[in-house]
Amino acid sequence: HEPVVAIAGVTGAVGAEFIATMDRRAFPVRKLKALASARSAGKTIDFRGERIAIEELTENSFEGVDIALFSAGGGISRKFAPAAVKAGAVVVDNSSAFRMDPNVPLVIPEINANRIREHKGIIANPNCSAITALVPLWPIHRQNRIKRMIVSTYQAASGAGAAAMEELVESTRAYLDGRPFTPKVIPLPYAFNVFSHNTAIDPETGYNDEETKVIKETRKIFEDDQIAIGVTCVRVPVLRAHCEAITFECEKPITEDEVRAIMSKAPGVKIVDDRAKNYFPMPIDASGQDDVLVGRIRKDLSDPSGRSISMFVSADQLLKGAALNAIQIAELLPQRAMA
Ligand code: 11C
Repeated sequence: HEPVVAIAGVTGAVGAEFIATMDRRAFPVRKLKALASARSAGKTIDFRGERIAIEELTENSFEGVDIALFSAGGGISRKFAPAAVKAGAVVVDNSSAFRMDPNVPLVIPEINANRIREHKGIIANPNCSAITALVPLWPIHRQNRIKRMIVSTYQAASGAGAAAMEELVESTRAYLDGRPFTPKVIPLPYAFNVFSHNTAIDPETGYNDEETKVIKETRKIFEDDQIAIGVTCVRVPVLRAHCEAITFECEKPITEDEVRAIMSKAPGVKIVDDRAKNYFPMPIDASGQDDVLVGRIRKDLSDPSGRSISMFVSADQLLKGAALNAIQIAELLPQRAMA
């Protein structure tokens, strides 16, 4: 039996990648329900040679649906995911709405696929900056516990959605033409600029939401409340695929060769680490790829104890950071959801 699948947020950047990823991985689908806001209702999308009409997402959208993939923001998930669960669907939610709920598994299949079966209707897909860091860090953490890590992100426009990607292109064009540009999505000049992540800052900690998510979600996914995390999240004028500079300190000494050996066997990781050619992970190479690219693997010279390593990673925010991770979760759902 093939499942009936609904996509809530089908017109978004992640929505499009849900469809492409399901196709590429031959995900079984008996019927696809394409859901979006009233604005998009009546438009169509193409799926496996069929033209499918987009329907307005309402509480009644989920009758007969086995799997509901949500990527339309936290507010929409909070409002409609419970209706999907009530109708008998399993929700794989890409938003941050339910991630820290103790009843909701927060899953990166390479790390904690075993948690999927504990779901009570909703499984949360982690934040893309968290996924990008944790896929390569997990197999290291398992061998030699990471007790502290410092992450600096270089996040692409794709993380702020399709409209932000368009705004980056349009504001760059305007800049090159010498025309003024009034931003609609990102309230700061985006072309040829770098700015602190466009989420609210916690007045007490000074950390923005994206940074706080990386800290909290890492502890939940690693099931390690003690791991110390410092993080700075920044947006760069890149269209797609995030990069992160990561320095981590292990409990016991660790060498770069050991890390390279662990990375060479790590699921979901590809080493790109060519010192002779000065060729390392780049968003242009990560875009469209499933793997997290890992390179610049080297000893952290600021820690003479030999327990710290630095590296630079890049991953497609729309794929492993969002749609691919969600489809991988859906692929592992027990038969109940595939009835
Ligand atoms: C960004 N990571 O690049 C964000 C987008 O918690 O799911 C996704 C936010 C989230 O801006």
